[in-house]
Amino acid sequence: MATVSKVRRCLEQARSVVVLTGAGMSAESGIATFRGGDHGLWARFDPARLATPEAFRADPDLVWAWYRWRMEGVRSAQPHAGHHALAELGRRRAGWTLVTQNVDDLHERAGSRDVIHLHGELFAIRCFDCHASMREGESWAGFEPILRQAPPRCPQCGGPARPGVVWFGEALPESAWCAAVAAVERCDLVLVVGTSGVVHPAAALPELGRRAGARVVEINPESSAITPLAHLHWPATAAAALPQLL
Ligand code: BJW
Ligand code: ZN
Repeated sequence: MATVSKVRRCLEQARSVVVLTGAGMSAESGIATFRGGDHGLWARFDPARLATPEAFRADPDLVWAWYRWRMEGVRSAQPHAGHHALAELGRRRAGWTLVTQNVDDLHERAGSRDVIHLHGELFAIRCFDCHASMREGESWAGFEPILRQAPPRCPQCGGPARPGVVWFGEALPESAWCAAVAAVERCDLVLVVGTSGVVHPAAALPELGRRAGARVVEINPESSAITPLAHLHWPATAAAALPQLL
């Protein structure tokens, strides 16, 4: 039986499905992944200088400018057929949970609701010091690709603004993590799309699901750390594969 037919059958037989997406989900929208090839963000930029709280403390202007550049990239990107297919499946089915490691908003812009963001959201800007939510002001308009930009200041305490993402060494948002664990432990199918499966604790979710009795299906053009534990690996891209599940 062709892989697509096998995956469709897994989906039909499952009463409850968890989809776990990673950066590969957004690749065909033009947003760079982190690892892999010369184009991955971590091949071009050092995560220790950009994606830790220590890096932000050491050079907030460098980190803020880099995230402003990333925000512009996400703003100008559009969800692709795979994002739309997941949103449509979510509308059609009961027992559907979408968990993403992505900090972009492409799932939401395609129409998915109640998306669980394990690594936060780029645009949920907050104060680094007092954690108060901050909104983009008019002074933020007109982004220029520059190496350094001072982050706006918190109106409550004067602390610097930071992107709403989870950096290395930071805990995942507790409610998102607990909801994701509960969902994989009660589902029949974990559909993993476009993640290398190397960043923990998110990478442990497929295995938690499998141990609780779920089937694990992976969509990824390459092998990943998830492949050995997947019941099925569909070597295809998100935009090509997911619409075939409708
Ligand atoms: C396609 C495709 C197409 C391409 N279609 N597919 C256990 C062991 C070892 C280390 C640790 C451990 N537990 C924790 C750690 C430390 C660390 C960690 O995991 N390090 C490892 C890298 C070694 N984890 C943490 O620090 C986490 N926090 C933590 O553990 O806290 C503990 C704590 C508890 C209590 C108090 C305090 C602390 C936090 C991790 C945060 C990760 N943050 C980032 C950056 C977000 C902000 C930003 O965007 O700048 O999140 S790192 C980056 O990696 C990003 C991603 O969400 C994450 C995962 O990457 P993803 O999505 O898998 O992407 P890629 O690029 O790796 O893979 C893309 C895949 O797509 C590839 O497989 C391609 O083949 C595929 N693909 N095109 C489909 N078209
Ligand atoms: Zn503050």
